[in-house]
Amino acid sequence: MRYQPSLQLKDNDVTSEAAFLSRRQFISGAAGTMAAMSSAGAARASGQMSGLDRDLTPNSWDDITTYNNYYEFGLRKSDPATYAQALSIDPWSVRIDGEVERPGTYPLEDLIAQFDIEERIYRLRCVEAWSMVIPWDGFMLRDLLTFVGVKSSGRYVAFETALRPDEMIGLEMASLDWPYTEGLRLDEAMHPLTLMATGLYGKDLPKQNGAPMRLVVPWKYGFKSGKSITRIVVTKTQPNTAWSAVAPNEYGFYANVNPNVDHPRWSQASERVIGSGLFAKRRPTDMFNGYGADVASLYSGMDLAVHY
Ligand SMILES: Nc1nc2c(c(=O)[nH]1)N[C@H]1C(S)=C(S)[C@@H](COP(=O)(O)O)O[C@H]1N2
Ligand SMILES: [Mo]
Repeated sequence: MRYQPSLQLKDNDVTSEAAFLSRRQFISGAAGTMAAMSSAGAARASGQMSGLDRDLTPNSWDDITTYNNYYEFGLRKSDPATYAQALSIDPWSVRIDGEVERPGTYPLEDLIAQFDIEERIYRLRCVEAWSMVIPWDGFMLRDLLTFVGVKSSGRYVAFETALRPDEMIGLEMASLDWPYTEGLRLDEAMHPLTLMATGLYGKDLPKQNGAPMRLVVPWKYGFKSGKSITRIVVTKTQPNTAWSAVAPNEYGFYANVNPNVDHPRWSQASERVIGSGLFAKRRPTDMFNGYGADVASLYSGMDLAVHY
């Protein structure tokens, strides 16, 4: 399939991450970044805990499947819905190796058969300051890690996602080092909120959302949640990740949702709620995307403005 309209950055569905990737040059200068963060952070430091609204009404199927970031398939939000359909997902296998007792290349259906699939309705907060509520179906990553057995030497988990030059029309457009890689600390990966999603609204996961299996880490910015995962490696040291490799001052390894630490180029204090219509609502962004009661203890003693 040919990529239809040429990329027009003025298209209103191209937002910050896409613009960044297409510029092929990065604003660096740690001094400027730190100054921007500390002034904006201090201005808001008082009184942001918004009283969680716990309003978890899911976005529509349409919102969730037509407004996507999956840069392997183009830079506009509407591109993955069209171009990801070229991805062949059957058969699919996942290589699991590194510091594990039972490394191997596991056929996906054999893996999925081992675990309980449950519905999890989670907020998704993109680093670009928009959000949705998504009803995933999936299993806990910790069940998979327990199934293959993590050795005591394991400290981190690295994820590699599909790289199919013949099927992915966007690889050339985006200046990330492919394949897309991500990573978590082992305790984050073992956290019961950390999900391997295989479905959406009780149906098979659409390709634009990361079929056949993608990660979901609801207290972190969306880019941590790699789509169409092909390899999981338990490592001894912190793995390199795609976004922090191209712009370490903009996209850190932790990427915990944090309204008090701005992105160097925009505020993270609030978010645009996708699907709220013409007069788009904004809501205040919650620390850890609202999951602080569950995960804040993972970071006790860490300065989250340094480990952003
Ligand atoms: N392989 C891959 N995974 C990816 C991305 C990507 O470009 N490639 N984009 C990430 C970003 S920036 C976000 S916000 C979420 C979006 O997930 P969704 O489209 O299912 O809402 O996927 C993440 N996973
Ligand atoms: Mo994102």
